[in-house]
Amino acid sequence: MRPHESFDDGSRTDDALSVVSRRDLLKRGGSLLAALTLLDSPLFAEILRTSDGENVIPFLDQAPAPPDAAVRQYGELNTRNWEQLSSWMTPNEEFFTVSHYNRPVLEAKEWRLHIAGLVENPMTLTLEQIQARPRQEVTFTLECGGNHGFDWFTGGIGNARWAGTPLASILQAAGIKKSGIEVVFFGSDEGEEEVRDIKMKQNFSRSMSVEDALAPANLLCYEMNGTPLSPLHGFPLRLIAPGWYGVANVKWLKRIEVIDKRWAGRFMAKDYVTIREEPRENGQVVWTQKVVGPALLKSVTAKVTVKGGKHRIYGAAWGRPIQRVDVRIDDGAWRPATIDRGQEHEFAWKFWHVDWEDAAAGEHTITSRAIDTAGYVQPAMSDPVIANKRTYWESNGQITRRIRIA
Ligand SMILES: Nc1nc2c(c(=O)[nH]1)N[C@H]1C(S)=C(S)[C@@H](COP(=O)(O)O)O[C@H]1N2
Ligand SMILES: [Mo]
Repeated sequence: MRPHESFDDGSRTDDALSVVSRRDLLKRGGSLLAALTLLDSPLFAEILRTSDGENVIPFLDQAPAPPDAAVRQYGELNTRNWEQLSSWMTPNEEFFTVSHYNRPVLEAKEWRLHIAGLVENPMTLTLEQIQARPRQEVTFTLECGGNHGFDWFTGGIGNARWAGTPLASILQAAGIKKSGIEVVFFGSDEGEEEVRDIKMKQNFSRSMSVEDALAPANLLCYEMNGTPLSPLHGFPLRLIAPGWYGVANVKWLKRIEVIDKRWAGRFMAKDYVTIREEPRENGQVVWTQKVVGPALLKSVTAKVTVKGGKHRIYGAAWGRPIQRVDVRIDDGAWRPATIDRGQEHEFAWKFWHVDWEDAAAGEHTITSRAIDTAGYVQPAMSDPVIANKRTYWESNGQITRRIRIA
């Protein structure tokens, strides 16, 4: 069985139907895209915006649009193919969005953030009070833990400049008690959950260890690429946890609670868990079930272009500090990619390219692999860490694309 065969359809979440047409948004987004590209990354503008006379060669394996059930459950999640990647910063209007319950539209005036549980000084904060605290920004590539888990879901990733106030200083002001071991983040969205025969309305929630929560890059975030968070992305406040999969970045925050046990809500213990069937010594088999958390090392081939008979392969790599990216054509040797300059952000993806000098006519496969600064190599699909997986999350195996050269 392949790791991403079963799709849990959206029967729980019939209320999550409000899907915004991305095409409508895009019409308005074109000029913003241009502005962002110019402002943030002149180097990438040159590298990425397919130049005059440079044509994208379509992949042969481009997956179809997502099934209706998936769109209903998660919203606009796969409307961008990698071939359409045009800028290093993802314009807000092109940023994918995933929501498991409803999508609350909150009023800033009435909204409050409660910090409670095992803290010395419980707090209730308004948006203004949060915005009056020190401002911090981070450029962070946020990827859904399910991205590439299905062949039609490959656009669950985007890169943005997030602004907010450091979570750590607020937690320190609240004063975490010695007995506190986890920090739980609650969204304002809610849905029905069932355990055995007990049905209950629950808010979206995720937890982190106290140590992870205090990481200096974590933000209580109110801005995305210089504009207030949109309702779909968590207005008025979300957690931004650089280096973590999307699911940890709780939107529409309403409550932060410090507790003395391990949290076991749906998105820690039931959904977004990686289950593997792992062989052990003496023929024993162990089923492991681990929560999806920190981002994993990953790369993709984004597009192949031809200009004046010359072929170029473009791609991206992220998840861990990137040392190198290699590309393999068919069953050939791995060739090093050139990592584009000017993208020295710890938590952001890196764009790379390879000039494909010997592109012969006919059908080819292109595979990429990222290598992190510790020398760890993005696993092949046949690596047990991928091959033994029985759930679709954390699909960071090497991706192979197919293409035909004329
Ligand atoms: N409150 C809340 N936060 C949430 C979610 C959610 O359903 N509810 N989905 C999570 C998941 S699974 C992902 S991938 C990201 C997506 O963030 P985006 O919609 O801003 O792209 O939000 C995360 N935060
Ligand atoms: Mo996600």
